[in-house]
Amino acid sequence: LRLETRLRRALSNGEFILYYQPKVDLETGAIGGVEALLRWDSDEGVIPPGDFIPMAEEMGLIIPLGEWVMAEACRQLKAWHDAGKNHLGMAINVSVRQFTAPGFIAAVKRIIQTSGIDPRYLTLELTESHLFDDIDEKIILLQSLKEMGFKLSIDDFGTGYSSLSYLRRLPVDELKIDRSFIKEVSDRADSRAIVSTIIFLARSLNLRTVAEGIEKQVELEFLQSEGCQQYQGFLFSRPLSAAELFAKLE
Ligand code: G
Ligand code: G
Ligand code: MN
Ligand code: NA
Repeated sequence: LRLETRLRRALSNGEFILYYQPKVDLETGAIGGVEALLRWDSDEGVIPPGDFIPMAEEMGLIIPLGEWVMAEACRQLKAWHDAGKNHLGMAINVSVRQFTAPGFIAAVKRIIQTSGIDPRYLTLELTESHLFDDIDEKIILLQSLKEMGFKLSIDDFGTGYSSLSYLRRLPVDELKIDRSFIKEVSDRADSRAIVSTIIFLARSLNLRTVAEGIEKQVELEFLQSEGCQQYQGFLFSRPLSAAELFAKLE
């Protein structure tokens, strides 16, 4: 069967699952939150999002799929809050195609109401590519999400097309430093310079920084010395199932 047909069926068959990767505070070592990461548990094994999200976006399936992700992430977070992990935050990836679709804000409001989660525990991660096209439209949408209480993050920061003058106008709270810079920190001075500069820029603009893809202790120490606030990476934990994540919190 074609990928498109299989994908369409996957949503109605309940074949999508979420994994959760801890976001760790660099100062305290505590798990401040988790990022929800989509997986497709298909007949042919578990398929990572990079292999089907582009097609889901092209088909428009990203809209119902993205709503499913948000509803499921909120349901899971509510269960963890009810189990005593009341300060845990949740980051959810949202593609630009999804959040600029008509009805996105209404869908988000419905999901928030149904789940009973306060949006201040939720961070929406937006990928940098296309975020800066039609900037005025984006600012209005992001402003509505901010007013609802969401935190907003620019994912894969440094790899896309951010213009610094636009960055100043977007009501975002956090920059996520792309893994491609982090993995070169131990052997390239230019990558260290880029990471330091992003952290300095973020601090100057009152934004938080999260580093992704930390695999080595030296990378962690560098980020600590530069004053980055949070990190994610295999050094602490790979993405985990809900049950594995809960065990880690305990
Ligand atoms: O989990 P993994 O590293 O394979 O994720 C690869 C990419 O897929 C990440 O860049 C991430 O932003 C994206 N991704 C993961 N889950 C979701 C999701 O629920 N929605 C969207 N739009 N993208 C996601
Ligand atoms: O949304 P984003 O593009 O940030 O997606 C995060 C992706 O990065 C996830 O698919 C996750 O599996 C992956 N990832 C997280 N930590 C590490 C790491 O330490 N090393 C590598 N290679 N990948 C990671
Ligand atoms: Mn992300
Ligand atoms: Na990323």
